[in-house]
Amino acid sequence: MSYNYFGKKILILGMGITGISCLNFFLRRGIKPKIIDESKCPVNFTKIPKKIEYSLGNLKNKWILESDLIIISPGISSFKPILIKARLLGIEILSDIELFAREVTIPIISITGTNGKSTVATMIAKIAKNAGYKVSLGGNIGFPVLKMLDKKVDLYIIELSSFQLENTFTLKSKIAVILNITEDHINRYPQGFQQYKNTKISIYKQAEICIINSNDKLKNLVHNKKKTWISFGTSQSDYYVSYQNNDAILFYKHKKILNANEILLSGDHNYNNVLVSIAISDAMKFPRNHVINTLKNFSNLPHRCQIIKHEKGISWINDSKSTNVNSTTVALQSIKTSGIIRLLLGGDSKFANFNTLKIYFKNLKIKIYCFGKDGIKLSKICKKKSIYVETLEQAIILVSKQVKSGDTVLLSPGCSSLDQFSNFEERGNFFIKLIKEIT
Ligand code: UMA
Repeated sequence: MSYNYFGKKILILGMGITGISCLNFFLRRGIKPKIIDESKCPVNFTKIPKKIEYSLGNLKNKWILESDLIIISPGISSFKPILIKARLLGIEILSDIELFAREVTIPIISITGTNGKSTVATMIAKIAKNAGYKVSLGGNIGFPVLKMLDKKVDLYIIELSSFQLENTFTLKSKIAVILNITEDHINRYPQGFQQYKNTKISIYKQAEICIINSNDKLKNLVHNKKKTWISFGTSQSDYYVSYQNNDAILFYKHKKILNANEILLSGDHNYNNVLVSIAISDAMKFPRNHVINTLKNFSNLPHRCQIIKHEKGISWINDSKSTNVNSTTVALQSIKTSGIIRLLLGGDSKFANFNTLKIYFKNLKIKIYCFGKDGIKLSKICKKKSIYVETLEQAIILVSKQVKSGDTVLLSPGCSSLDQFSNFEERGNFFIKLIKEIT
């Protein structure tokens, strides 16, 4: 079905990369939307053509209530009172993903989850390419989905955040995956964790094949017999990891697929990422040899438990992509060291509950350097082993004075970077630059 947007009063909210891609989508169809940004000087302002009416500094309620259709950027909360009012008045509010979903005629693999999305999406893109597919990879990974429509490909792989799923209604994925659901973005959801969870689960709604993590206890979904459900995670799942003499072995229905020591990635979270990639590949009928070869050569993406330096017995690890408490837990679990773990923790905690880290802080040989907006709050989780400084820079300088051979320095902040950086990449690159200068 081809959608016709002619004659509608269309308003785009946000001038980030999503907003600009939406603007171009409509301009290419001869439609001139209006655009708003709450910042007085948004970075992409110069990309707005002169003929477009815009407004800066606030959401301009009048424009919102006059619209027929609003396209909302993922960084803007759908639960702002003016948007709730607009919805009640029957004004349609859509994500860029919904615009994309309405246009697409080729298969889509959709991947969401609290952690690991970019890693799995990238793995699958590489496997599919090696299997001879023309692939486009986009979404939350940093490439707006509407820009993917320009590419002549035979498979779309999209990484989706809960924010992007919020106003998405007709996405028909060939394969949809939720890698894991743990607490995150609680500041965005007025009804808390269950609302965040329900938003993620909506990815399965119109999907053909659903890949599900048995640990997430979403079993009641499986009763929907119209779909194919494939599970991974626990030993009762279709795909699982089992330990034999300390070796992690990956299985499909009790048949061995791979020994984890044949791949470059390590840690249970990564074995799960690999399992999901194999499950997707099998569902797509990618030849196993291409799958295994690609996985054997796949290494961590930048800013995800990335070893920056190992010098004088000290390991420096950049896990700046850790923006929630669960990813910090996973990073701590993956470190094997006889020395002290020197953890850099801090930023905007998004109202999350960090008490789950208490047990690790209690049992590990660890010193925690807390910084940023919620640094003081975080330093109270384990007062005895923590120290608070204002910035990441101060934390790194302090670590560099205290670190000894055998120690591991881990930037795994567990928080959003937006209080002091533009994004997690800037935070990670800052860490890398500084440790290279200092060491
Ligand atoms: N803005 C407002 N009001 C607000 C918030 C933002 O007006 O309340 C304006 C800002 O001034 C800015 C613009 O909106 O000019 C930014 O829009 P945006 O925050 O939606 O960001 P985009 O540049 O469009 O990037 C978005 C995703 N960002 C967010 O979800 C916050 C990118 O994910 C994604 O790569 C991109 O679309 C393409 O799909 C980033 C992210 O941090 C990496 N995602 C979160 C995560 O992974 O945890 C969900």
